Amino acid sequence: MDTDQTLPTHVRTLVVGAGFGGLAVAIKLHEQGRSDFLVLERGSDVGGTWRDNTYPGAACDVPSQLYSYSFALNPDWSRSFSPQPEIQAYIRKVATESGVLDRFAFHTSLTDATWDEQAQVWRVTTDRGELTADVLVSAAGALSDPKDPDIEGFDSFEGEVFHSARWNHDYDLTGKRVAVIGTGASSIQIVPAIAEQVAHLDVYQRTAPWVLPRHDRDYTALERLAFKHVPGVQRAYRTAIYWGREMYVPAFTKWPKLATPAKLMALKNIEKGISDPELRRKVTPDYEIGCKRILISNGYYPALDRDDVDLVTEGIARVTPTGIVDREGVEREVDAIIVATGFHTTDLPIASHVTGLGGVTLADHFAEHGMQAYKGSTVNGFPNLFFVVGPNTGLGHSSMVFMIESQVAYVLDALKHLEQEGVTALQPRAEVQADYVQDLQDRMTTTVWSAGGCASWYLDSHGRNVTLWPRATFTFRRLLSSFDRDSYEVVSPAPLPTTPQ
Ligand code: N01
Repeated sequence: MDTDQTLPTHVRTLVVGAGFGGLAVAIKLHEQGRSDFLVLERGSDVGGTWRDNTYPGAACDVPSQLYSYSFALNPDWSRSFSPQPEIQAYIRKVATESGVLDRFAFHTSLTDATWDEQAQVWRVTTDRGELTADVLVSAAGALSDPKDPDIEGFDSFEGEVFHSARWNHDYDLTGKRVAVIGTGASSIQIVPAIAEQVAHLDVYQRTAPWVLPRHDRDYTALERLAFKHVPGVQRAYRTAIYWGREMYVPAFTKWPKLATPAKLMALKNIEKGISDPELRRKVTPDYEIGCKRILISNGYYPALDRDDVDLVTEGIARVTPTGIVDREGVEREVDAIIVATGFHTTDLPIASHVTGLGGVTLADHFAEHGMQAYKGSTVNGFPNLFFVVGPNTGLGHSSMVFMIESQVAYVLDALKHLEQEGVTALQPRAEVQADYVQDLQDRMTTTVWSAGGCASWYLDSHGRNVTLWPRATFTFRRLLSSFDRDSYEVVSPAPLPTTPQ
């Protein structure tokens, strides 16, 4: 849909976000012969976080074979772990070939979605006009809104500043003095990619990550031929890798001691990559492996070991117009600051734009009850609202595409139920949702994410893990394999307000 076309006035299903999640919803609706849907996307293209994260070295830390839809395997992956451009090209290719793009409104941001209790529709405002929808699907993602650090003087810096997810490709880093704030998944890919190009690099580490070797390699010509032409080969790879990854689940969720071999490997990785004993000590984490996302890199430690790269662990006191002052009062002057400080994950920005029954916003609901959703998908008080990549659906070990496809199947089955029953609006029963969330949180207590001795973006401000799925991914698939109508109740239209006589 071109940006000069007006939006339709009403659609059956309105999807927000054109990343892996939103695209999958669109494709599956299209496969059912439906055209009564629209996907809103604030950016100019499909791809979501894979469109936005174009920093040098950006690549996936989940194996390529798991990083495609089950209904659109990609025989063209060049490596065992794909670089960002290949993933973005894959998503774009699938979107184009599926024939759904005329149902996408790009450059269009949702600014408000309010449930109309009388008309039983979502009244949606965008920056390009208004429309109504019977069903709203949020596929806006959790790694979509960059988070800047709350550091004194940050805005006073007079050099170049940008977030890892908003890389300024017009700024040439060559020969510059650069600071990178943060040592998460993004940072550890950026640091080795720019270390050689810049004149000097300061890496500001607040907490050391656990980093395993990255077993990445080019696929051989024979493998690539087989993926393309020999039926079943690629699915066999995929299945083997899937089950290999699933073996990590018990170590994350119940028995962290099982992770000891991984810890030994990570310590070896430090020893191999870094020669300076003091630097080795600084990069050795003091919490259980897996508590934060386990990272993979062969280049990160050798980059830190360079003479022209400093790891600063004293903490940041403030930013000045010309540099960064650490907590010991040392100022390091830089030309550019790269902020690799992550995303708004437990305070999803879309929640403040969605208002349900009784005029309660989703953000208020989450503030009161914690960020939660029944099966990561639906929320009491918000009729006909579905999440794809909702609360507690994230993974630390395997592919989000698997979770996305599980949720998409659930949403489509729910739509079928609504139509077959002739019901206008459904919401999960409050007690069913409460029991579900209680069970999840009970399971969290034994996980390494809650008991591993670290702070992370997996946890909200009360220390609850509201982001990750604490069970096997196939259990999630089974739980969402069909819409459990009994867990839901019909939401009746509110009576029209009576006018005083
Ligand atoms: O962000 P993060 P990310 N002062 O939140 C530090 C996915 N991903 O963009 O650990 C100083 O993980 C913060 O320190 P601490 C993946 O799911 C995937 O790197 O909180 N430092 C941390 O070191 C990943 O988990 C790929 O103490 C501050 C860093 O900034 C998620 O995206 C690649 C600070 C933030 O790390 C996010 O990763 C990249 C402050 N005020 C990302 N505030 C793949 O390969 C924060 N930090 C698939």
